[in-house]
Amino acid sequence: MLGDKKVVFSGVQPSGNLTIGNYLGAIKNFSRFSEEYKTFYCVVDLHAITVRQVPAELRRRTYETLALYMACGLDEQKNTLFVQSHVPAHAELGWMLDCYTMFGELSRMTQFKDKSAKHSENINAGLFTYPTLMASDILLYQTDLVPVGIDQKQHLELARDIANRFNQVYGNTFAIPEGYIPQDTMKIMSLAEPTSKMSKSDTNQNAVVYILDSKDDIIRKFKKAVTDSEAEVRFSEEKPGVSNLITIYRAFTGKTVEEVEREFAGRGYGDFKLAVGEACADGLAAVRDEFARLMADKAHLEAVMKAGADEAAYYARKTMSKVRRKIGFVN
Ligand code: AQP
Repeated sequence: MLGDKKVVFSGVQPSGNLTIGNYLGAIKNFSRFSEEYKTFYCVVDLHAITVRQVPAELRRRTYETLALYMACGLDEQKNTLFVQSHVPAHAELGWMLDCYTMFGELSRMTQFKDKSAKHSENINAGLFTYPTLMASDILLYQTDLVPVGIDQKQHLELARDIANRFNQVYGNTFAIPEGYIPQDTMKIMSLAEPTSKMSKSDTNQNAVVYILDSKDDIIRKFKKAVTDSEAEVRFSEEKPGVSNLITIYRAFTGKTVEEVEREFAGRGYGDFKLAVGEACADGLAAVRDEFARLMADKAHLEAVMKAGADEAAYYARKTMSKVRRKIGFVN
């Protein structure tokens, strides 16, 4: 809690062009909290450097991610929008929490295992301690609720464990955060390999639909999406490709599974894929237009970042002074 409001925190890494997985699993849900909660939405650039980034691209994507937050409906007057590296308390608390996190706990994180396999030439210590920095992001603002996709559930549970451990040693210091994981869209799958998560760092461009893809590209990618040999639009675990397309179609049209199955009964996959592509492209058109408008005014984006960082730093300072005192650092 901050004052009389519960707190929401979430972040997205500027580590690539954002996908409809990032959009449906996370960003699209952010604005629903703006009125009732105190909301902090962060571009987590410190997390992004756990994987090697091209400096100019990292800088550009940091602006773009902020602009996408705003284009997806986050009003800077109602939400604290900022860049993680602009508030040094994230890294500072991250180090302290490293000392309250066990090596064994970090070793069990599936994202660490996946990313070390994917980036075997650069298994750095930051990749290993990533979840502690994420715990710091969340705990710094006394967060109650964290809207994320299901892939972040394990990290979130670790953040809760770290907070509980610290609170047990020093008395109540951190709020214990809960996840907000949207049931229908918690994991959007790759279009080329529908048993794997759609990921912004996937090198197969046809596997991933980016929020900023053109309508033609979106339709082309859905046309190529992997399905199965049955030609039946039905939601089932045995049909991961078709089920993933149904999930995406539902997210953009608001229809139920039964409605979608009825709509495409007796029709081939060609019709279905085209309809999914069109619904997705049309659903994102307003975001794309607003994004282009926002990116044309860099000075405004910089003003938003600066105001957001000032406000975030104000609340972060409060938590940090409590933490320092409890640990025993001289003030
Ligand atoms: N496919 C997905 N379905 C649902 N939610 C997803 N998220 C990511 N992919 C999907 C959610 O988006 C938020 C931001 O993710 P992130 O930037 O922290 O990185 P990530 O989870 O590692 O996402 P990517 O796209 O897979 O990035 P890379 O390729 O850089 O590792 C999170 O809430 C996440 O759950």
